[in-house]
Amino acid sequence: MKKIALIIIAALLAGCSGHEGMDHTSHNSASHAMSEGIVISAARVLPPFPGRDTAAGYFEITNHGKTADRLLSVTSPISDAVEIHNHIEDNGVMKMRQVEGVDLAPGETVVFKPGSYHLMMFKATLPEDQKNVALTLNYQNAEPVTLIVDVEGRGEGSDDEHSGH
Ligand SMILES: [Cu+2]
Repeated sequence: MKKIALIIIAALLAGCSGHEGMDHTSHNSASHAMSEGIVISAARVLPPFPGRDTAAGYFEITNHGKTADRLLSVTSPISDAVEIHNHIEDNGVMKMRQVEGVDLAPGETVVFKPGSYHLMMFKATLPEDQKNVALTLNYQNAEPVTLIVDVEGRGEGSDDEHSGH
């Protein structure tokens, strides 16, 4: 009987955290989505520079859950080869490296931004008038989530993230 009681308590606790999670969806938008306590915000895709075909993707990812998870990969219909990269310092020189995944510790936020973690989307097919891009985030534990992300900065050359490729 004791075991059953514990299971019921566990279910109640799960229900509570589920309600906490619901609060995060109250300001849900195209670039804001969650899966089991993992919340993505500020998601955007930067299209390739003229004459190039590598797009970049940025977002902030927060694990509001109680358990660790890991972002394993990202897929998108605009590119068959979306890689997660990070910048690391190698003998005083910042270099881009592909990473196999990003750990998402409970309560922590990982920011994908120029000079840090970022998505590289190789051979991207992105028509000039395309305003949104779908990104599907695949996790070790949580269910995959597909975001519809704004295409940002079209025609602006302020970001040199792609220059290393
Ligand atoms: Cu890169």
